[in-house]
Amino acid sequence: MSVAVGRVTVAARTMERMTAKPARKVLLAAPRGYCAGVDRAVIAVEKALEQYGAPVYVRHEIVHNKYVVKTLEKKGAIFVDETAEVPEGNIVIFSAHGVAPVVHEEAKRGKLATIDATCPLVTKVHKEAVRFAKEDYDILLIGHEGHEEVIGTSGEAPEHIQLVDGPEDVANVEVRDPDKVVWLSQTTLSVDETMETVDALKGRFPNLLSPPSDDICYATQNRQTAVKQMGAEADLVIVVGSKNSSNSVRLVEVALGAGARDAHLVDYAEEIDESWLEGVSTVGVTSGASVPEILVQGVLEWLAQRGFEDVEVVTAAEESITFSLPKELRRDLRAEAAQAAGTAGE
Ligand code: 0CM
Ligand code: SF4
Repeated sequence: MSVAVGRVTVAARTMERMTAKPARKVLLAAPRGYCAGVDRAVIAVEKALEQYGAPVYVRHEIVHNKYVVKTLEKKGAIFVDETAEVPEGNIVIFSAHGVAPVVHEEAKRGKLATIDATCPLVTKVHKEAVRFAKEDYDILLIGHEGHEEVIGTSGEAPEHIQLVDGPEDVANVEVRDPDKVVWLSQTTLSVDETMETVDALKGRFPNLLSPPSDDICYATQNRQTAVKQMGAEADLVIVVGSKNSSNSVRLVEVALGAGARDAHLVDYAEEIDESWLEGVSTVGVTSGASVPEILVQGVLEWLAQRGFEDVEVVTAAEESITFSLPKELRRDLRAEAAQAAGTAGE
């Protein structure tokens, strides 16, 4: 009797296995989302609104994320394309992507108070550009044409800098002295594609000098490493990020390059197309450096409702870097704290 029951149980289990859908799981990349430069820039706008009151003007999207921009707009931030749009006497915040010196001059002429939320790692590249221009190098700036960061960096030394937009652009480069050339880059590029561009440049200029340290920032690199680790195992990779976010777009490319069958960029869970899940058992999830975690949680909930409840974290690196707030803001916050302490002591 017991043997028969055992046989029935085994047979039932076998049937179950034959008809069961493949196990569904999510690989969740770490690190993902906010980097130190984005965190600092977003907090700078929030603190400025608290400190000075609305409206506070921001030149360009503070970071390239729709949700962040909408949320700050609701709190009283006004985003403008150009400094000239800011009424005289107001405060303008410069975005994390950096601005050319000419923009600082425009703000001065417009009698605007400025808060510079440029990421310190972008400022580092600006300083490299200034230094190599002073030493009279031809600077080959690897980056994407029209991107805000590239416009800002190029503006530091327009007569010395030329843009190289990927390996296919290398043939167009012309320099004054092939032995006095250095390459720099945008901070949010694909590491592998940039190395391809550098190799092609070295083919043309064997004495090409490299930047003193990595221009592609730690956050961009870590997010790409994590997505590479999950890419080979994932049938589908969902990257949360906005279309104008260079580092987010790169994550889709890196996922596909690492072997993911399919990869998409979405701002919100609602943009995910049900058809993407056909035949999919493993979904990779990550987010760009300008993406708040709440949006990733929205995607995880959406997936859980469709049977993807099992979440495994794929950790490529630990991040602990933080940046202090822009100096203009720290100064005003300190002054206010001192005044409050003085008043309390009276
Ligand atoms: O440069 P990118 O388009 O990736 O900008 P982002 O705002 O999405 O990410 C943060 C930064 C910088 C600089
Ligand atoms: Fe700075 Fe890198 Fe973040 Fe850009 S992605 S804000 S360079 S840390």
